[in-house]
Amino acid sequence: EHTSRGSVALIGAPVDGGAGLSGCIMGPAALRVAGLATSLADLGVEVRDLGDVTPDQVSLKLAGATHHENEVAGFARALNRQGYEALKSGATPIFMGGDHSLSMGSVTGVAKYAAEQGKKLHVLWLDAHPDYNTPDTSTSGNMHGMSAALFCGEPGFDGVLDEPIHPVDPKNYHVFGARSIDEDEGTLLLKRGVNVMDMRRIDERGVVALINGVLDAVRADDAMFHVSLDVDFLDPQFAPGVGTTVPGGATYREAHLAMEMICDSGLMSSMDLVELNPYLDDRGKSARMLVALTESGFGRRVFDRPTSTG
Ligand code: B3U
Ligand code: MN
Ligand code: MN
Repeated sequence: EHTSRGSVALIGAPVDGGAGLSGCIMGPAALRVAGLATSLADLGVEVRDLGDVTPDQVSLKLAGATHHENEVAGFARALNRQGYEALKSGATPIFMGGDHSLSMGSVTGVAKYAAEQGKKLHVLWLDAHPDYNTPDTSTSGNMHGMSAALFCGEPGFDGVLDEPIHPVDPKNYHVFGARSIDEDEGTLLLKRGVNVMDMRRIDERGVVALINGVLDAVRADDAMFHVSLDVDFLDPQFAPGVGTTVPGGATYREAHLAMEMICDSGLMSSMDLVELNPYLDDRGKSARMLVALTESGFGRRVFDRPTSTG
């Protein structure tokens, strides 16, 4: 097993050039203020806060109208190294964003470690958006909408990382909660066979069947498992502190259930908490929500039943 890892390493990633609005730069600070480290420690998890990463200095120009690619690439390179090292030390890294472009670094660093272990990597993307645009298909140019395309090996990202990546097989990329997909992005997702669980599928089949499907796929591959949680996965009524609110999101209960099931599986080997924009939040509500969901992912229970979901 990859988890029941002894400790968690908190890695701050105050990047916000990947988002259309600024403010995610304050995300790691807000997660600390909301008590992420002590909440995990209270669950018996050993926690080390490694502080915020220092981004590399990068000078590159991507083809297409991408914004802030040097900031995004600088964080991606530094996070790739930190995430890889944290896993190597035996810890479970939690990347505290920062906008979702940070996953260009977190997931590729995890993928590098997985490849060295001879393991596949599955990624669960809890998000209103699949973030599968390339510089070519993106209409906004915002790189937080491109992270999954990069780590699945789509073209157009040469030079963002400073070494070749170990691409995630798009069939092992699981999107949960999608309700805003661009046209060309959708075409590409279909073509690649990405497991897109949009809100309609969640309404039809429910959290339990769908999340169990993902966990079964991870188990069948004896793979490592990265969970990436975007604030806008949640309905804005539960988490307003994000630049790209989309109505019709996951409820408080659906989100906790998903995290509890992930915890019970013992499979999660790394995690992102992204897109928290404290400037847009309502008295810390969204920061606290992310902390509470992380607690569920690390064993917090209302009532300790002998058997889990299913
Ligand atoms: N798909 C759109 C919108 C978007 C993606 N991710 C976020 N927003 N947060 C885009 O800009 O690529
Ligand atoms: Mn996202
Ligand atoms: Mn999103």
